[in-house]
Order: sequence, then C-alpha cells, then structure tokens
Amino acid sequence: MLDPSSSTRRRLVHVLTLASLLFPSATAQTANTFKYVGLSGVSAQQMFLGRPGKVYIVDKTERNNATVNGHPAWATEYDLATNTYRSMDVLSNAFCAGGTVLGNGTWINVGGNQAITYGGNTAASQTGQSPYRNTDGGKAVRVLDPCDDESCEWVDNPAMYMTTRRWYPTVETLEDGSAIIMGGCEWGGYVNYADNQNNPTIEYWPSKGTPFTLQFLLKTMPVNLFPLVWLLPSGNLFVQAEFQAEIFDYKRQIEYPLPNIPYAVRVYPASAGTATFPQTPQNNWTMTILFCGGTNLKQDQWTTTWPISKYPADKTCVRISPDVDTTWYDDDSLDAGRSMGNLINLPDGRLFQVNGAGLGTAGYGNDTWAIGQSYADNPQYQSWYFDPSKPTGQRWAKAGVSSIPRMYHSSASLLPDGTVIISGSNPNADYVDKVNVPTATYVTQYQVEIFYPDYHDKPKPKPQGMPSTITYGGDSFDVTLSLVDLANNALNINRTKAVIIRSGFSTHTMNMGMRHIELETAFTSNDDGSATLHVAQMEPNPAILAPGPAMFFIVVNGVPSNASWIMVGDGIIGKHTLRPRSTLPRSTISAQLVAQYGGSFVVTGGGSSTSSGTERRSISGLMGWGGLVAVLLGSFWALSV
Ligand SMILES: *[C@@H]1O[C@H](CO)[C@@H](O)[C@H](O)[C@H]1NC(C)=O
Ligand SMILES: *[C@@H]1O[C@H](CO)[C@@H](O)[C@H](O)[C@H]1NC(C)=O
Ligand SMILES: *[C@@H]1O[C@H](CO)[C@@H](O)[C@H](O)[C@H]1NC(C)=O
Ligand SMILES: *[C@@H]1O[C@H](CO)[C@@H](O)[C@H](O)[C@H]1NC(C)=O
Ligand SMILES: *[C@@H]1O[C@H](CO)[C@@H](O)[C@H](O)[C@H]1NC(C)=O
Ligand SMILES: *[C@@H]1O[C@H](CO)[C@@H](O)[C@H](O)[C@H]1NC(C)=O
Ligand SMILES: [Cu+2]
Repeated sequence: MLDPSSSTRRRLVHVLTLASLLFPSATAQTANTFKYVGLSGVSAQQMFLGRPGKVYIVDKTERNNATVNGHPAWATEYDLATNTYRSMDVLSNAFCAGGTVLGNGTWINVGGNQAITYGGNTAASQTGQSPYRNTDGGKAVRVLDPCDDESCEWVDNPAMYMTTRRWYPTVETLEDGSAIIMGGCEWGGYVNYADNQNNPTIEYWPSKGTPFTLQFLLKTMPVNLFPLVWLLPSGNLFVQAEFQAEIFDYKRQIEYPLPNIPYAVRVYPASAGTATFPQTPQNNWTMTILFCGGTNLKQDQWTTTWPISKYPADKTCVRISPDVDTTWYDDDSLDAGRSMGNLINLPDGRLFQVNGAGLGTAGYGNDTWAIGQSYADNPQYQSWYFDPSKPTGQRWAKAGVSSIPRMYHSSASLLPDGTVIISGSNPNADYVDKVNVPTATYVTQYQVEIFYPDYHDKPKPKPQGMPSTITYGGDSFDVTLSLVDLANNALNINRTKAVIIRSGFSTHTMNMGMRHIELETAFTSNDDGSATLHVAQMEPNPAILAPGPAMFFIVVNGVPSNASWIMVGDGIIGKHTLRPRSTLPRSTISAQLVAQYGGSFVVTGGGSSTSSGTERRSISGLMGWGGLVAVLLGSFWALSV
C-alpha cells in the first residue's frame, strides 16, 4: 500500500509537476490512468461536486488527520485547482448519511448515528463532548450552499432536522426540487436486524407532514438499508431492496410490485454498482437502470457468524426500464465478481466502473474472520468502461488500473473536465494507519485520485455560447463550434451531442441523483467548416431530470468539452415553469462544403444523390449522413488534421 506522506511520493509529484511545466504535452499521456493528486483530510465516505472547482467530502465522526475548532474534522472542501482541502465543521455524526441537491441549489446531508467516541463506540454524552465533540446525527439534516470563495459552511441546526432517526437513508430529488427521504434504521448494524429498529417510513425535506410507512420497507427485511431509488420520467419512483422491486406512485401512495431482481442482492451491503443509461431523444428519455455485481447471499445468511469476507461477490449485470417494461434483462456480466464497484456516467454515454472488492460485502466489525475489521477482501484495481450503445457481448472494455484499495466507504464522482475523482475507503470503526495498527491490511485512505478517461488526451472542443440555465421547454439556444472544435472534420457536427450530467451524491456505491440526459439538437454548418449547434431545452417534464444544478457538456465525436455549470429549472423549490417543447430548425450543411467534398455521395440504404451549388440547402432527408461520413473519411478535412 502506498504511504501518502512518503518522501518518494513527494519527489514523484515534484518530478511530474516539473515535467508538465517543461513539456506541456506530457499531460497528453494520461488517458486511461489514475493519478494521485492530493489528500482529502477526512476519508471520503460521502463526496459530491458542489461547484465547478469544489468537491465536498463528508465522513463519519472519527480520529481524522484534519481538525477544525479543536477537534478532528469529518468534513472538508477539496479544491480541484490546488488539490488542497479546507476543514469544515459538521456538528453531528454524519455516519452513513444520504444526500442530494435541491431545486434551489442547496445540498442536504441526511441522517446518521449517535455521537461516538474512540473506536466508533457510543459516547457517554450525545451533546458535543470531547474527544470528538460530535452530537447525535440520527435525525440530522445538514445544509450547505456550496461556494467558490471558501466562505460557506455546513449548517447543522436541530431546528431543521427530521422527525425520525435514519441511519442509511436514501434521498432523491423530486419534480418540485424538494427531497424524498426513504428508509434507514434507528441504531445501525450490518443489516436491519430487527423490526424494532427498522424505519420503514418516508418523509420530505422541507417537510410535507408526518412520515408515512412504505410497505416495501417492511417486506424487504433485513436487507433494506439505503434502498435503491430513482425518480422515473413517469413521475413514479422505482424502488429496489433485497430481491424485490416495485413502482411507487408517491403522489397517491400506491405501491405496484415488480418481478424480483434475478441472481443477487444489489442493495447495501451487497452493494452492486448501479447507474442509469443515457436518456436521449432517440429513446424518448426512457430510464433504463443497470445493476452490476453485489452478492447472492440468501435471507438467512445475513449474519456475521460466518466468514463473509471469503464469499465471492456476484458478477452478473441486469437491467430494467420500469416505465415501459417490467422485465429484467440480462446484460453483459462483469469479468469478475465485484461488490462496491461504483458506476459513473461519463459525458460520452459510457459508464465507468471503479472501486470494489472481489470477496465479501460492504460493512465492518470486530469479527475474528474479518480482514482487520473489513467484511470485504480482494480489492479490485482494474477499472472498466461499459458502453450501452455496443451490441450485447461487447459492452465491457478495460480502462485503467489503480494501486489503491477502495472498498467500504469509498466514493467517486464525474468532474467538469470529464475526469473522475476517486477517494475514500475505510473499512474500520475509527481512523486506522500502519502506525497505530501495524498489522492493518486496509487503512483509512485520504488519497485523492483522478482517473483520466481515454478521451482525455484528445483536443477538447471549446464551444462558445455555453448555457448557464436550462429550462423545462422554451426557446432553443445556440452553441457555436469552430472547425478545430470539430476535430478539423466539418462532418463531426453530426456526431455532436448536448449532454446534461448530474453527478449526484456519492456514498456506499451509489451516486444518488446521478443522471445523463441528452438534449435534442440540430445544426447549421458554415462554409468555413464551423457550425452552430441548435440545442433544445429539457422536455417540459421535471421527472426526467429534477430541477437543480448540473453540468452541461458538448460532446464532439465522443470527446467532451469542459462542462458549463447550469441551473436546471427556476432555481427554486416549488412549482417549476413548464414551457412548450423547443422547436428546432432543420439541420443544414453549407452547399459549398458539400461541393468541396466532391459533389457525389454514396447513400447507405437509400439510393444516391448529387449535390452542388453555392446556396445553403437542407440535406436532411436528401441523403444519409452515414454514407456521407463514410465516403468523406480520409478526404479533405481528415487530411488537414
Ligand atoms: C496530516 O495533516 C498534515 C497537516 O496538518 C499534513 O501535512 C499531512 O500530510 C497529513 N497526513 C495525512 C496522512 O493526511
Ligand atoms: C433552499 O431551500 C431550503 C429549504 O427551504 C432552504 O433551507 C435553503 O436556504 C434554500 N437555498 C437557497 C439558496 O435559497
Ligand atoms: C473493535 O475493536 C477496536 C480495536 O481493537 C476497538 O477500538 C473497538 O472498541 C471495538 N469495537 C467494538 C464495538 O467492540
Ligand atoms: C415518451 O415518454 C413519455 C413519458 O416521459 C410518455 O408520456 C410518452 O408517451 C412517450 N412517448 C412515446 C412516443 O413513447
Ligand atoms: C478544462 O478545464 C481544465 C480544468 O479546469 C483546465 O485545466 C483546462 O484548461 C480546460 N480546457 C479547456 C479546453 O477549456
Ligand atoms: C446524421 O447521421 C446519421 C447517420 O450517421 C443520420 O441517420 C442522421 O440523419 C444524420 N443527421 C442529420 C441531422 O442529418
Ligand atoms: Cu456505511
């Protein structure tokens, strides 16, 4: 294991920094690699991108290296430009909290555990005494308005708390920008051992009244903590725990059972990777949810009396599109079984799988069979791409290899430059390093890594006119791209996508609220090979993407621009303005360009067509772009690269 403070590592960082100053092209050799960039100060059990340059990290209360107001910290703000952290004071114990961003841009961090002392043991006082000075976080709702200038702090005020205790709750943002808070337990545990501590209820934040019971959370004991929940475009919720699944019409409080999920338990602590496929104009923004890995423990095996850390994780992947089809479909299996392998939406439409373990599950405890305290072993260092647009059997491809074990309490998030930040891992009750526990196998990780996807070494498009707001319906807007932005191939305008990604709140192998939404586009290409991309607003349906901040990317032939930071909706919690669907002009290509390309084009599957002249004319409907692209590859523009 790498020691983050070793002088070797410092020297290495210096050499790399020097190299990249002297040889700027050195940074162009990073594709498919992980790079250590800094220390997080507290372990990244929970992590989210709150501003374009700021990542917020929340940990459980423990003896962290970072301190704040005279006690160990359990929250930091990580600056992406300087790779340094700022300690933040969270008052209550945020152990296994959930979180999301609201329609007005405020983030909430929800639930947790009693105040604790050394070793993760319950503190005698619940009101902020030494050594950690933490308070009871069971009902906590911690509130943050992220900032660029280091002025913001978490507000952890009991006046804003929930009415019931929730350890491991799931939080999802709804159409009005408020949050629904589901499930959890009162006093913790590996699973929800006893009915008398289950919290099978739902409440909202801001509150909409007293909590009500979801029958599903009674039926799915004992594996119903951190239930897997997505707001569907229909406005219903899809809910999955244990082997069961349902559609929940939360507005009318009606539950519709779905067939059981095949092969394995996916919810925490089995902790499959989960993500939604890109929701695009072509698929009518239908949500398809992928579940990969987990563990196939049976109902009576959720005890800690046997060596779970030796039990192989599951390797199957299954998917469902709950709004249109209640069938579970097999998808391409993982190369090897994996628990806790995060799936992260990339702007180019692929998913990136990272972190996890080949044996065991999430969780830890003082069990003789545990690896130290870890219930998982055999960390998985190989990361993967999953491409939902590829035919079955060809969807997985190897990405990079990390050297840091990232298992229980690790996290990951997409960043605005298309890279992925990865941090955390601490399968221990308190902070552990090789000094205080010389025999430790899996220490508390503070190392922050960036993964550079394979598109990273290609020149980034720098589109002009990037938006800062996206509305539900309304007038389309224009983004312009130079010929260079189109990788010196004017035809790439027909392989250009406008993509919104919400990176979500990453914890326990989930990124709550993570979505990939592609907007409808049309284009006008110009004589000089530059082009204007006309971009439709969101569909006038906030259930496709709930209101709140997100990233907007232009992706040219698989290469994303840097994102602009957008607010989706009106920036409020409440009823959002719905406007008529955007109408787009017809796509046109400069006739001069068409002439330049030779004037004669092969059309795939529809005869052939000749085009020449000097006036701009519409070519959609005239000819298949696929054929045009095929004929022109390697010709004028490609040669001029
Ligand atoms: C602990 O914090 C100090 C600064 O307070 C820093 O120099 C050191 O690198 C940190 N160590 C780790 C392991 O994070
Ligand atoms: C968003 O709404 C919440 C709940 O009403 C409130 O606490 C928070 O201050 C609001 N944020 C902003 C930026 O107005
Ligand atoms: C587990 O073991 C650690 C290390 O020996 C100790 O500090 C802690 O108190 C123990 N926790 C429990 C719940 O027994
Ligand atoms: C597209 O999805 C919406 C729900 O978001 C649905 O109302 C509509 O009927 C669907 N359209 C088609 C053509 O399937
Ligand atoms: C993209 O963002 C990164 C990180 O902020 C920055 O270093 C880079 O210059 C940006 N590139 C472009 C093309 O804007
Ligand atoms: C873009 O190209 C595809 C084939 O590659 C074609 O089906 C589509 O119609 C083209 N789009 C436009 C707007 O011409
Ligand atoms: Cu946890």
